[in-house]
Amino acid sequence: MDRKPNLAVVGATGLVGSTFLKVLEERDFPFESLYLMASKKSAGAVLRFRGKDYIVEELTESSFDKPIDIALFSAGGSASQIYAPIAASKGVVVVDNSSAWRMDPTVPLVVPEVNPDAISWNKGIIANPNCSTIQAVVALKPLHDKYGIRRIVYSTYQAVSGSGVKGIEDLRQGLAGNDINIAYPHPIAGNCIPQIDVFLENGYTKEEMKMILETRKILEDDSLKITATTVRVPVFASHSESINVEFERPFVLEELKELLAAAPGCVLQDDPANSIYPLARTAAGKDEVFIGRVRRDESVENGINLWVVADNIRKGAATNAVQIAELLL
Ligand code: L14
Repeated sequence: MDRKPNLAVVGATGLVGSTFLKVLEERDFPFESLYLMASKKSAGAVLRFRGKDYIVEELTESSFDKPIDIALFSAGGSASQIYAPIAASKGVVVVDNSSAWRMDPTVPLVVPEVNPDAISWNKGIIANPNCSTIQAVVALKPLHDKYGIRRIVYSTYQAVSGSGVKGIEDLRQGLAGNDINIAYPHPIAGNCIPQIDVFLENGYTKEEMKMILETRKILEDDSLKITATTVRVPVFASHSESINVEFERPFVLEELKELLAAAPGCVLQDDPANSIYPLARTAAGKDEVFIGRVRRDESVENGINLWVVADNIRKGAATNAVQIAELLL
């Protein structure tokens, strides 16, 4: 683009939406005009951005009649289902944070450190992957390129911020002794809930199947064997993941660690003797993917275990979407 784009943020008042604004501001994202949109119930709110007040407009079918170039969407799957195609038909490039379009074969699913070239075949919608998938593939991409992944076992420990303000409220109230469960099927304080999103016919949750299918799409390898268990834990921010990987080819552990330390978007925190490894609280508010506990899986020929942590609202959602938008400039 040879000029500054006109930008829209759709779902601007939500947890991810407000983080879009924070990240755009921090990264000094260039734009000519900025439009903030949300559902009827949030319309009229006033949000401050770079010292200027913006009134949140109601999202409607005519919202994209204005000359908007790029729209960052985080307004939920059903709003994306309806409004992303309308925007795209009017020449907008939508970067959509919902799960609505991710597995559509005509929609690229992009993590800038992993498959930036996929944006070239977009037809007006680019999907931002699931938070748990993003941090996993940032860590796995350099390993897949070098050693060839054969099988992955994901086990996740996911923060309540993934459910937005109501998840945070369930944990906050629960810690204060008020055992509510509005966001989840059970109280989250003092619990680990092995259910994120709805159950499917095969006994997996939708979150687990998202991790499996999205990883294959982003790494462009449908033959990858993957299984997953996703769990909600009483943590406010950052998803943690235990990732077990089996490779086609042998590796030298020290070289594999060096590869991770040098990989884009990755920070190696691996000094077990000093109790140094990634932690949810240190990853919160950051944009990198933190990797540690790197060790051989001694039960197979060429396997490792990793502990991978990232801020699910930043790298897992807002930052990744803004990075995609930067590729469009
Ligand atoms: O697919 O931690 O984008 O609750 C984002 C939040 C999946 C669940 C998605 C969470 C959702 C996730």
